[in-house]
Amino acid sequence: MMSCLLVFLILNSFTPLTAVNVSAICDDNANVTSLLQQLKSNVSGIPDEAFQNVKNFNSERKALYNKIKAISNQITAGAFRGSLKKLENDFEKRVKRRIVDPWRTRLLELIGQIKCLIENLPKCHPIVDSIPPSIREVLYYPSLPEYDDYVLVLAHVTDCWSGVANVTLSYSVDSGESVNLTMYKIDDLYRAEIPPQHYGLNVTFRVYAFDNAGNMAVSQTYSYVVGDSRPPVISYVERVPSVPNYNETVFVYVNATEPPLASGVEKVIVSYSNGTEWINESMRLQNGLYVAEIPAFPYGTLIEYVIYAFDNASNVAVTQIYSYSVDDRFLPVAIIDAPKYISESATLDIYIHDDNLLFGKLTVDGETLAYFNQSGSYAYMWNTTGISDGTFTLRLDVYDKADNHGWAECEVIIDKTAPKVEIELPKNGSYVNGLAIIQVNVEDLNLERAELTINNSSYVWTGTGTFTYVWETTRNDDGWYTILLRASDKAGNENQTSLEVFVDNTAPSLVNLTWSPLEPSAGENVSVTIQAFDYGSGVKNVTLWFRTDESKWQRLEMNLKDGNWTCLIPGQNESRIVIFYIECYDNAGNYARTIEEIYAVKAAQTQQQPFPLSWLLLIIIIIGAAVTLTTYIFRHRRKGTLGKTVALLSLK
Ligand SMILES: [Ca+2]
Ligand SMILES: [Ca+2]
Ligand SMILES: [Ca+2]
Ligand SMILES: [Ca+2]
Repeated sequence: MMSCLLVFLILNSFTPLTAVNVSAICDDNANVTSLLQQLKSNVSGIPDEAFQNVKNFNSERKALYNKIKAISNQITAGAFRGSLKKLENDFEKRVKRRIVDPWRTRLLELIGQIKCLIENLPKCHPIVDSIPPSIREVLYYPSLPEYDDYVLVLAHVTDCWSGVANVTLSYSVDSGESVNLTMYKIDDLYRAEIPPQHYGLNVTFRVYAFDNAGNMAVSQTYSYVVGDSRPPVISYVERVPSVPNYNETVFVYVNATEPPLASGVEKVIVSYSNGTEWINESMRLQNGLYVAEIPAFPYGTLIEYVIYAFDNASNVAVTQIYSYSVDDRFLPVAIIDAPKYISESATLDIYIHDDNLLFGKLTVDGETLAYFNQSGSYAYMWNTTGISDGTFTLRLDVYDKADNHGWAECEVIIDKTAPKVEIELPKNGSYVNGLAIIQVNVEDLNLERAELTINNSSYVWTGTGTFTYVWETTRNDDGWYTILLRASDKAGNENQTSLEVFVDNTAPSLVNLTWSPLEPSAGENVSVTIQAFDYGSGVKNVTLWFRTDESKWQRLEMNLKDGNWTCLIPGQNESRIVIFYIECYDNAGNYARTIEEIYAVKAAQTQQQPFPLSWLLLIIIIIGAAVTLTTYIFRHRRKGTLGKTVALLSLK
């Protein structure tokens, strides 16, 4: 700018002033004119050898001549100070540079005389200034101001008589109130700055200049419209989520701004492409950010997008092209549901799901059973033929196209062996009575249930090994009973065994006891006969027990003959008292006995003194009392056991 102004100063010619009411001109004026004439002629007569650093001597003589002529004109016009300055700066310095002695000294002496005279000239020329300053040029920069520019206004103002007093810049925006700024002088130029104004406004200004005599000059009116040549600033672009899933829409957030005085953001557009076409979406302003939504695209799609921000002055900012590849972050779903225990086959419930499924694989202990290439539920029939009993791991692995991996596992036990069941006691077909011991054995690695059933009553347990059950048979009627032992394992295998036993809680009955002879003689055997009956298990044996008043109890097995049980009590000595009774067992162990019978042994065929009757009666009474007491105790004890219920299971 300053270089421009300098050019301006050099090119503009000096406009002569008109001095009004100056009639008298001092004599010095004529002397100056005369001396200047002399200086002209001296210059014209300078020989070539007087010059130094000069190429064209004639041109140099002509230039010096013209400068003197200009100084004369200034003096004629009354511009004494100006002429003095020109003489010193322009002419005298040139002489010093380009002319050598002795011609230089002579010229400088003459210049000195002229300077003295010119300095005195104003004293004889009183000046009356009625001419306003001259506003020679007004410039402003920049020529097309923007909203953020300070506009520098420069005015070249001169006043030849009283001088410039002050210069004022007056501007107004959109015909509003005028604002006055004092312009400051720098090197004959006056300057001031109009502060930045909003885009689109019209700014007009003029320059007012006053001289020291109060004359005012006004420039023409200048104006400019504030511009905006820069696009909005996009300082922030973000998408959420940054790595979107195939089923997620993407929000793009953009911060696009304009400076306060600029034209402002008109609109922001996101333009996106899935590889086939570009779609423009206007972004809406939300909490200071522009936001738009890019819809969901299938897994693997490459999305590119770019942001355009327009301002109201039709400038546009464009971002780089952003891109993302649509992802699949969701793990495949793998669910396997299998029975814990499996025998020969099982249905496995399989569920696999992924929106971008690659495949699913079902394995058992690492060996592949099946592949699945579609999401869904499956009922897989697993045939375990050829697989031995044991524990196995079923595993379902599912992969999607994004290399995500989901899996599920479950442990199963294959058991194709039925439980082992055995009734150890009692033996099949045996007789039982009273508290019968039932001993069973159950074996299985995965026993679910064991069940012992007798006469519609069941006893259930879950352990393996040997168990004992005490059966109170007296609660049952006599007869045949089935003992059933069943067991099942957790894989559904079953086994059972059973046997039959006869319950007999009825003692045999003994009837029609007779012996002969009723009163034997000494040494005579006595034949005893009795009938024994048993309902149920049948008579096992019939035994006769006898003793004398001198011997201990002895037993005699009785024999069955023609429906009667018989035996012989050997003959005894005379006068011996024989006491006997008969007992009977049935096959179930029930027991019956007769009361004790008694007879006395007579003397041999010869007549003997009879046994005193009074003694015999006494003995019968004593024995009868003893038998009654024994029978009572026996029955009492038996009743006591009858009332008890004993049912015991012992775990191994
Ligand atoms: Ca702008
Ligand atoms: Ca997935
Ligand atoms: Ca089993
Ligand atoms: Ca019986």
